[in-house]
Amino acid sequence: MATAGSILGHSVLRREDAALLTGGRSYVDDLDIAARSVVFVRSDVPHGRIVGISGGEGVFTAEDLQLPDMLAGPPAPAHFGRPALATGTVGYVGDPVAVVVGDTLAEARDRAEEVIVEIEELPGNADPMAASEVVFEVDPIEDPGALEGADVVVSFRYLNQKIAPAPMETNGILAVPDFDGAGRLRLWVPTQSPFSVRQTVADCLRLDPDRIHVVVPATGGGFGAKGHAYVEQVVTAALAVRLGEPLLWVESRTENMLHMGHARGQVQDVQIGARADGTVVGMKWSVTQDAGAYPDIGAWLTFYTKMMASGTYRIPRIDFRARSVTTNTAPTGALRGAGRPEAAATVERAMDLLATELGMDPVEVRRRNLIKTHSEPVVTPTGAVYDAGDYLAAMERAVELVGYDELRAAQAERRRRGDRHQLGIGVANYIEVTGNGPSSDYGSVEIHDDGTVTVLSGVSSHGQGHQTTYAQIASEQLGIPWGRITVVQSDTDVVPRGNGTYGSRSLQLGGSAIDRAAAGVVDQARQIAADHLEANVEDITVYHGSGLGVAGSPDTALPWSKLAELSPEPLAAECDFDQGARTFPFGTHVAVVEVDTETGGVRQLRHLCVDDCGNVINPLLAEGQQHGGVAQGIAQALWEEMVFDAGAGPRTTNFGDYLIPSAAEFCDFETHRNTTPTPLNPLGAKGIGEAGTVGATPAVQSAVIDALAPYGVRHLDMPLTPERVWRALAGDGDGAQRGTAP
Ligand code: MCN
Repeated sequence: MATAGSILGHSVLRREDAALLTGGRSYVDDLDIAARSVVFVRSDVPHGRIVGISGGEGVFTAEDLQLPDMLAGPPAPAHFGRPALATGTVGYVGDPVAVVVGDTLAEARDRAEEVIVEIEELPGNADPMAASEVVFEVDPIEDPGALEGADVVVSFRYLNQKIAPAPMETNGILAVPDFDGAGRLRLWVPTQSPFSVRQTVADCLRLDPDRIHVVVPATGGGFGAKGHAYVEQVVTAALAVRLGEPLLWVESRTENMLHMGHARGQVQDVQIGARADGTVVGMKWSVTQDAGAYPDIGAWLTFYTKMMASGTYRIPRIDFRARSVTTNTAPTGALRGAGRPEAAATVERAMDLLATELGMDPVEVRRRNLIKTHSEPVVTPTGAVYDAGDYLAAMERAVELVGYDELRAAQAERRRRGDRHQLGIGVANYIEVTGNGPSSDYGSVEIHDDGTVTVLSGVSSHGQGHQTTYAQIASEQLGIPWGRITVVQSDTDVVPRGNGTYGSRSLQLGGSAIDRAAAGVVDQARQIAADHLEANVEDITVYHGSGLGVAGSPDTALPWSKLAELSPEPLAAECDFDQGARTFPFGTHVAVVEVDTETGGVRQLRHLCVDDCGNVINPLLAEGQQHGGVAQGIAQALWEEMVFDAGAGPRTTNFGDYLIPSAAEFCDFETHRNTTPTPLNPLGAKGIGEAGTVGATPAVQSAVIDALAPYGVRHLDMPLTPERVWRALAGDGDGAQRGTAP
């Protein structure tokens, strides 16, 4: 991929930041378009029957709007979905029941307060293990003898708690009917998937998608949760059409915490069997996924948990079943990692518990079981096809860089002295799957008469920096300076099609599409140059910064503006790059923590990772993704949890209750990368956007439990708050499974 003098692999500064920092790009709430405000009236009970809705002005209910159910869309099964506004019953606190319109946000809020929703309460349940309605089961892998030949079997229950996506910008939409005077509906939506929003709104409003124009304004993070249309967006669009006027909906932080798809929420009963020397013979998984009140994409994500259930290890046999059940909480959605952190956390816990059981070092147990280095695909017992990997290299580099042996010695010393502050070391290997969703995406490249370039892309950046990397990719192929290349995405009128940004798919699919389209343009231009210069087309080469000319004669180079002028057709090409398969980035995270044995407080001293996402186009951006993912991963291990009371009443509904960390809470992150290119795309790139949430969480959880080992603590559920750690030290914690394995 990268050649000498290549712009690929360089830390080019993000070109999108200047506009974001100086207000040059607007978020949906700041768009300069006059609109009345929409506010939703929501259920304040977890479960109940709607008896009546009365009061208020400008109120619309499900009966008034008559919208069809909103379906979750592929890959979710066809029966997944929910009503746009509650009909008959409410399923969770925050479930939208009615909608009101006001001239201002304040007026709409006041009107919403005046609406009386009479609800006959029914028992609410937030515990998936007490739920009875099963909405989805992945195809099981049935291998009752999966643990045959084991000398030891370790059994445990793993709770992967529910967390909130909590993007900095909450959700919203600005809907303007007849924006263009031709009766088309324009929607500004902070979303990861403009084409999918357009399709859902079209389906629900029974409109031709061509009658809808979706534009994504600046978007303050999505983290997987803004991957599809929300009911409020559909209802706002429908109301705007019905009233024939622009309408704006922007939710409050509390609404966002209540309603935006919560994630994880798995209870796993797991067994791992191994021989006395630590060689794993098999694993058994029984997973219960909390789907929330209506089945959405989160109810399906056990598909990925199953796929990744053997991690980076040679686990020959796996027995796996998973059922998704409804509870009276917000519908479970996707959040950074989506189904894969749930697998990695458990596989790594299993390795640690095995090490404890066998009295072996946790790194040594891993070393004995890692899949050997491969450049050809490896098929796992769950049917995953790992593209290319060197898992041992990542782990050995990480333990070497962190100084594992010295850390163990320091830990032993503190234990011997009986220090108040005990050291814990956690090592976690991870592998995840990227390039998810449809295996293709769109890109095009067009050269203008002045030699500038427009690149179109079907994916939709909401913080990842595609403007920067995609310009690098086009520049590399065309030899045109990066600054002369404009990248356009997130606009359904300008870009013909696309599948959006999620599943860390954008570089490998969207980037490769641009790479191939640019290569197509170069081929066209070479023919034109050859004809003009009366040379052999094979002899025409790209001269970076000056154009195309005969190899070995740089002064023959024709500038791109000249090539565009000579070309009878526009110099342009498009590509729907189809990778045909997914890629599997991997790596090793090491966490070092200090636990205060008197207070239960945890302080992370170090977090080191060696991530391998193949070739990297922009190391600065990749490192930013490593940092962001690690921060979210640590946050799940130590602080974040959506808490519900026994009747499913939510207790964490704002940033006072829900412990989202700031940069001040973290130690410095030591990020490193190995490079095992994938053979599946021309860039050799795998995704990096979610790696941190997959690798960091188990490393931190493991480190805290490791610090508590001398106190007989074998396992402790997340989040590892001071109270939970303190209770475990006191010997009475929930989630503190003590003693030897059954
Ligand atoms: N990159 C690179 N070399 C690689 C891989 C990636 O230089 N081998 C660069 C890419 O060009 C891109 C960035 O790193 O600028 C991330 O690329 P990729 O891994 O392809 O992920 P996506 O662009 O598809 O982003 C999606 C991913 C997901 S699924 C979530 S969730 C997530 C994440 O990205 N949400 C984010 N990172 C986020 N970052 C921000 N700021 N906000 C979010 O909501």
